Amino acid sequence: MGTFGDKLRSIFDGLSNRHFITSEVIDETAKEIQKALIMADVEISLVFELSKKIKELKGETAPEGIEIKDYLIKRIHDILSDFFGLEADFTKIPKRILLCGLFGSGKTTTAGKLANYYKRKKLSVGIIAADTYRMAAYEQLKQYAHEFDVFGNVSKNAAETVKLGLEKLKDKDIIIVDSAGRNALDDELSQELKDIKDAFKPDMSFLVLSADIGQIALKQAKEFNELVGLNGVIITKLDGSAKGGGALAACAYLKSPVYFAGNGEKIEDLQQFDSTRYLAQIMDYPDLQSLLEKVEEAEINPDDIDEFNFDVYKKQLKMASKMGGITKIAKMLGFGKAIPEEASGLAEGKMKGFSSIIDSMTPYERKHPDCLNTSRLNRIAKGSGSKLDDVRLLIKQYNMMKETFDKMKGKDPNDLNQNDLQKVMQKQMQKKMKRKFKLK
Ligand SMILES: Nc1nc2c(ncn2[C@@H]2O[C@H](COP(=O)(O)OP(=O)(O)OP(=O)(O)O)[C@@H](O)[C@H]2O)c(=O)[nH]1
Ligand SMILES: [Mg+2]
Repeated sequence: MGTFGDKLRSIFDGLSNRHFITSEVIDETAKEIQKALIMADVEISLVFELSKKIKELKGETAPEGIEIKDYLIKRIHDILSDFFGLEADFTKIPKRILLCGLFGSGKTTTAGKLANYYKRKKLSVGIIAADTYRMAAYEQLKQYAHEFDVFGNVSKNAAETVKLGLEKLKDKDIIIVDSAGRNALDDELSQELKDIKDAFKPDMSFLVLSADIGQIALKQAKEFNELVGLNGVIITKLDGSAKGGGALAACAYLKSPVYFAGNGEKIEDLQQFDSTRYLAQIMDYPDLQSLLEKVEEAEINPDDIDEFNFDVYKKQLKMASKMGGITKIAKMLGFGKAIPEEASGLAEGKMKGFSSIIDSMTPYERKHPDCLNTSRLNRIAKGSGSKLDDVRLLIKQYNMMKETFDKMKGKDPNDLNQNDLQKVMQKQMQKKMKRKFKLK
């Protein structure tokens, strides 16, 4: 018996020599994905809703140069990712983080891991042990997060502990509160969490769910959400065999993304949740990431772009870095000399850095670069772990490209100056190179 991925691949073979997604193939695909999601513990009504969306792909055609089956996988990824609301926004760095969840879900461990995560971003972090329920909770946290200031063991009252902790840790960039767990969200815990919330006023409340929780995740998400208003989910124990489908269902319900994934017991075993990597696992498609990039690149048609913004710029950077840099491409096209030195001097490393800076912008900022004032630039630098100078350099490069782009709009191609050639080069690059390297 083959894997789920093998099964999907064999279904997709039914698309060879076709130009569009056929109803046979999409029905079979939807059925297989249903099975996989049910196996992953996703709630049944969600599974049906989702397969309805997948069936709507019937009849779609792929962009030029892309095989229809690759396109189909990409579209399924997009649907899953949208549906489960998996895309987290890491651009805002929270100041006060509340962790809640039931007994043993991994709150205390995650408090330490998060502190470590933000420390690596050069932020100072303090933790309040607001679990006054379990005897050794404070000791456990103190030991686990020994590199950090852990406040607690001062009162039997959790909210009181939080108040004192806020005062004590007020100089920290970030304060994390670890709360108590119970077997169920009983009246006592509900009241306690409400009081903690009022005292702490978190700007980020995470529900910590273990990957093996199964379908009760949904019920928990509802209850905790009513109580404290959740902003996102952290899935722990993804290093085990469970795939966390229950947690996914919780996200779909909350319309809150998964922010982090815990994959081990050590303090460094926490990652920003990568929805593509995760879906690659669920879909059993190890090379999903490169497939997505391939299709996304084919989807940009330079003639369709009528507005230049950071989303467009990022795609250009990605494409250029793949092809060995802007200068190299320009030379191949015979434009080498026309490119201003500054614009061509983008080293590979810089391009990568630029992409992560762009990732740290909010969707609004990427579309409206004019709003980028100094305080936003500072936040972006911090969020992407880069220097303010690098952010400014990116803005400068971007402005050069944009200027060229704006000049080019509506111009007769025979009437171009040197600068304009840059834009032409980019258009050519996207079209010609795709053909030259048979980029699919
Ligand atoms: N393998 C693995 N184990 C984990 C992970 N996260 C937490 N654990 C383990 O799960 C157990 C419970 O973790 P805690 O952090 O104490 O959970 P908690 O939610 O604080 O528990 P209570 O405070 O008792 O409600 C511990 O043995 C952790 O080492 C993870 O990502 N992977
Ligand atoms: Mg705990």
